[in-house]
Amino acid sequence: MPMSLNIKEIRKDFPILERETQSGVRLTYLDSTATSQKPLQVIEAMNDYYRRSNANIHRGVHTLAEEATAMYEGAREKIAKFINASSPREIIYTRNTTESINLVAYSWARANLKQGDLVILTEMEHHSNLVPWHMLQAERGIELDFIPVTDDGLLDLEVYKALLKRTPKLVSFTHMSNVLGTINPAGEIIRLGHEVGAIMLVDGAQSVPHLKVDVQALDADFYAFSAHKMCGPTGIGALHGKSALLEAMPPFMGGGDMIKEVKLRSFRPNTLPHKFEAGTPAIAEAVGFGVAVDYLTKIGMDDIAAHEHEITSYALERLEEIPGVKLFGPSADKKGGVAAFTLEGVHPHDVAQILDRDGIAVRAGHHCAQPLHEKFSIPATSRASFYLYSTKEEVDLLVNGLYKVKEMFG
Ligand code: 7TS
Repeated sequence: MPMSLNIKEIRKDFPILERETQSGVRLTYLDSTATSQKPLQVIEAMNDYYRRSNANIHRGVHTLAEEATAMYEGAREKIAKFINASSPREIIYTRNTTESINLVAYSWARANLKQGDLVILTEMEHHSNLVPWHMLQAERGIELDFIPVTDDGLLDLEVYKALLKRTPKLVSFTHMSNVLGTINPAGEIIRLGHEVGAIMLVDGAQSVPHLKVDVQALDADFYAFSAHKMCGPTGIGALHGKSALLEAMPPFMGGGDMIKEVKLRSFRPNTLPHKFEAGTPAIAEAVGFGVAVDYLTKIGMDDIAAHEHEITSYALERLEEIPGVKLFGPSADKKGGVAAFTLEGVHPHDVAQILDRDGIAVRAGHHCAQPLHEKFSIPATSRASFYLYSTKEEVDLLVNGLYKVKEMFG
């Protein structure tokens, strides 16, 4: 049974939550789906790294170079453990989820897909899991098809099963939607895809920060995520891949560190994971990523998920009470901490701008999921999102703010 979190104590770790956005107006941060705030532990670890240990990695024998290398590789071990990868060799550092997906598209897909091969995506994908495949379609003539989203914001698995009869080479889908909040049944989707021999890529940008993810239990072939959405810094993310697949893949970018040997006219690539990490990487960010993982582990992913569930259920309940509010996505038991909505007669950008006057940070727009908004015949939504530091009081402030917006717009 998860314990409830001590939110008061947790909030002390996030100094930004104390700031005012203008005189006398304290921040109510409801935009963690875009990026999470960072705890002092992460901020200080990165600061300490630059103050004490900064050096380039993997290529020096001096003390600082060895220390920096140990910190960079130590973080990789923590990240591997956090998602239960079978080895740190299966964790490739990237810049973010977007780059992780592009790594698969450029390396694995360009080596393995030919004209006419089918790639299945879903209608709820973020642009970062659509555009790389559009680009490959234009270059290679691969075919794309999509698992539809039902009116209540779930993937239509019956249509998915029918699509699988066309034996796709790759299925790539989001574990959790950044708009609807839907937590997709990733294990089942992967199992069904594997039955027809598809390679399974999961966009974990929203799941790894909020749920306990076990890549071995899920049996995903590739799993992509970003540090900045899980209390870590911007500029670093990861791709988990099964080592047999990663071993067989050509390098994505060429340069220093990704090679074993270079001659004037040839090179031999390095072993995993370095084969995919060309050039000086984001070292301080890796250190911060590792500490973010420590931080989340210490609090406990089950407790974080339970807290978010409580806040989300409360938020949906309160938002539903407001006349003119239309919520998108499934009920609280099927979703993570995201509430996307429209308010009748008011443009989502106006909603966000007026809320901002009271320090309430929500996002407005298509949230990089334009096709999903088209599906629901709307150009944009306002979106409030929650994390381990979010409170019911903040939900109340949002609701009061929305009543104010309604008043202003008559
Ligand atoms: N996939 C999903 C499901 C996402 O929510 C995001 C970012 C990405 C991929 C891309 O992550 P990145 O770290 O490479 O940028 N989502 C959002 C959002 O909802 N608002 O801003 C960024």
